[in-house]
Amino acid sequence: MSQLTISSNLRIMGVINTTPDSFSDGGKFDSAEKAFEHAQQLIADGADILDIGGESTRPGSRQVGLEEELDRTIPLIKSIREISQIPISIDTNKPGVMQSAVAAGASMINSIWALRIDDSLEIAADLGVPVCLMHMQGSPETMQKDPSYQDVVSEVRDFLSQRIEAAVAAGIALENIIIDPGFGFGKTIEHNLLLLKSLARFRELGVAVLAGLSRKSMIGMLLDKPVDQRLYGSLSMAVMAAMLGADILRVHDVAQTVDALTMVKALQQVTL
Ligand code: 7PJ
Repeated sequence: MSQLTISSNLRIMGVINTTPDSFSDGGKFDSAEKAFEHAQQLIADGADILDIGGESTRPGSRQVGLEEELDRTIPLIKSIREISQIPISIDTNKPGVMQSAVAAGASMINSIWALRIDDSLEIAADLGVPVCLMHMQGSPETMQKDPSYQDVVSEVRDFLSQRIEAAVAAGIALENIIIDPGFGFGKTIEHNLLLLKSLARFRELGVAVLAGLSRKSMIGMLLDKPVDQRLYGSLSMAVMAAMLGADILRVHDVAQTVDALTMVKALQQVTL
């Protein structure tokens, strides 16, 4: 790493889980209350953006219906808006959820499908908020079965470049576009590592770059550790992504990542 490309506008996006907790018998209210408490904690921990999703997109996950997704996300967005002006990103593929979320106070759309579903591109353009366009090979149900590329970096970069063009053609301003190589979405460990090492090539596309590495199975496989023991691996990945040029880091452990990135920012302050 001879050339560092630390972003002057490095931000932390904290992930809020709204999926009902199967170990709690408190039902819907209980999980909604927990999600709100979690949001308050992440704000106190120093998150710059909150990412709220009502549908799990982990490998092999099932899809949820519109009503269920609205139920999980909209009241939460409204509650957060009552206590904070923090930017809220809505992680969804459904145009209806995008519209309701922005009406409720969300100010960014996170699309793991890079706005390829239904009329989501046009709807997002109409809403006029920043969008995150993520690369994924296949769909969440099947993406980890046999990911394959001739040249993963070029293919992911070309895909994102085309999605930037489509977004601009639909009327989305370049400064409102964020791209994401989609770590773990139809990628082997080697694919993920090649993409991380090539983050600077994504910056060349002229828009902000988001990296989501936190607790991912790549870290689990490299460490042979379950999801609740991936904090230090996740922090290392966050630091490397920041030093390689990511502008936004999507993480679960906000307080710890703030500390780690404070070190990266200190390094950015000095000039040789
Ligand atoms: C990502 C995401 C990611 C963006 C998830 C998980 C899986 N959105 N949503 N980038 N990952 N933009 O957190 O492990 O990497 S859900």
